[in-house]
Amino acid sequence: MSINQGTASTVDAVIVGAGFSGLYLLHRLRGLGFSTRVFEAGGDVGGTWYWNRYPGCRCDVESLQYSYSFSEELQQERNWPERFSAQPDILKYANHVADRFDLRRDIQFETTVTRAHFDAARRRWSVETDTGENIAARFLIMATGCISTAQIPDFDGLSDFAGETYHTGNWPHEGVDFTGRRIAVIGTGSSGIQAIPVLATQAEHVTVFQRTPNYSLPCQNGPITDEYARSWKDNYAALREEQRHTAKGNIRELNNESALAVTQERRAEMYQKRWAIGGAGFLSSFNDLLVDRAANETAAEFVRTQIRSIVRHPATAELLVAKDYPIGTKRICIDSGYFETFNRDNVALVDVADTPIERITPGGLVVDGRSFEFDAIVFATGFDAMTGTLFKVDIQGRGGATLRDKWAAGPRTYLGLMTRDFPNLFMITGPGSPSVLSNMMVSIEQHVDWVTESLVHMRAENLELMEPTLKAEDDWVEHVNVVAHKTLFPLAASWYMGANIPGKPRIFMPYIGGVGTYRSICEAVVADGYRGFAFDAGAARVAAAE
Ligand code: N01
Repeated sequence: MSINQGTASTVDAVIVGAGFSGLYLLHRLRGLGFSTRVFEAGGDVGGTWYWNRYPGCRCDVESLQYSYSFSEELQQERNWPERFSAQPDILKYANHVADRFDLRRDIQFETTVTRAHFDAARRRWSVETDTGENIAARFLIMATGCISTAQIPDFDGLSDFAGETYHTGNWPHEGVDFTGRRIAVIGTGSSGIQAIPVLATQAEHVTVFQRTPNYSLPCQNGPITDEYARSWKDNYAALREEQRHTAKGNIRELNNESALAVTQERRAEMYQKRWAIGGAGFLSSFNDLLVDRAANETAAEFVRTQIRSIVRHPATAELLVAKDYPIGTKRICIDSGYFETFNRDNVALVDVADTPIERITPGGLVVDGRSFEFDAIVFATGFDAMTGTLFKVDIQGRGGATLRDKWAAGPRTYLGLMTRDFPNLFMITGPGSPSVLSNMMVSIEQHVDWVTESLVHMRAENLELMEPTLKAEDDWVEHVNVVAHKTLFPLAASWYMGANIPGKPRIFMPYIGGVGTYRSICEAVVADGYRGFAFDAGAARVAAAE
């Protein structure tokens, strides 16, 4: 295979997105001699951390683990101020990486890829942008993130509202001053739960509209001591390797006991300890919390008791307590003073589970015939996750088949990396891979390494096209489904299941088999001669063989 020298309109690879996936991809591909262009809709690097600038936004994976491992110098020189990083610190890090590795010169900002068609005759992807560019690429790599298409429900009267509206996932860069204003927050997922405590300290009054109560665990955030940072930095090589083989891409204390095999006292002690440590490690208190309903209920009930002890008004506490689905099966939330916020005089909670928001009005909104007046509405209503951003691009594969049509009944991938009939189209952390169930940094690095090594393999072997076989794809889709149904996850109406988007198929989209297991599968596929993938050597090679 010939490698392009990077003319204006033809490159080896087009990468869509300049978040942590796109940045690392560009670094790797450039180092390997592939000409590469990155298109990014935002005005700068950072992906999810570029868009999600709402007050209180912070990562729920520890900073020393939520960072790249590919450069020893980078990880040694980085000083993270807090155990769980705030959005501005992570965005600064993304910018630092872009500068340190001189990445910006191959990234075109404020440019959205609108169309990507596979041209079978030329064996290239023909990629178009909203700025009118047309570029041909042998490889098209979607580094578009899993949670990047913000969703505002189609409320009646939405456009009539006379005040300001915001979505947490598309927050103004200059920030918003809510001083003296009455605001509504709609949605109590991770974003709402992080934003509400901060908004409550700024605004005159906050009314929270909650459809489903969420389980949330305290973050117990704080500064990172030099000693703690040293304990990681002195052992980074070994710790990163350990991370890669864990279930979630995170090193945390595990406990191989069943919650049902220990005494009530032991359970209480364990939950109390993990609650005090903070973060999602609470869900690893016992080994069966996400697979056994009775075991799960012990953890859920502990959290309910905590909420009831924090929230002073019993009726409010009861509304905030989740009862209808197992803890952890909707993405667990990590908060800083969320439940305490409902003890403030300027915060009210309105339950919209049985009486949905009827309509938005010029002055506010109506629920169950009752009018509320607001100066601003904050939508913390989530995203069309995992597939929404891919579908926003008109992607057409072999024979003009669209990705949207092919995935009409749910995403179909092999390993979450590729989908049949779309040759040389790769996805980073695509549906069918651990992605959103993992520390994204670990999964991103694993996917980028796997994809770039596949491109090197193709170059070395003079192979032009790569795609999964039908059987490999069918088997993987089935496996992803079977593994998901061994857990409690399908019991919740979550965005993992596509349940937050009207009409979206209810399929558990990420792969829950674990980051380490998944990595081993990907490695075995390669060791087995790329088992399940078909390669096309192209006309030249076929002719040579004759
Ligand atoms: O979105 P969500 P998010 N009327 O979909 C409600 C990651 N993340 O932006 O549950 C009223 O979780 C909806 O109600 P319901 C993380 O992976 C990470 O908060 O569908 N309410 C729900 O309460 C996370 O899971 C971090 O009944 C309506 C909320 O809106 C993912 O991003 C921080 C409604 C949406 O919650 C998405 O989180 C932030 C309606 N018509 C995000 N429609 C961290 O790292 C929707 N809702 C910590």
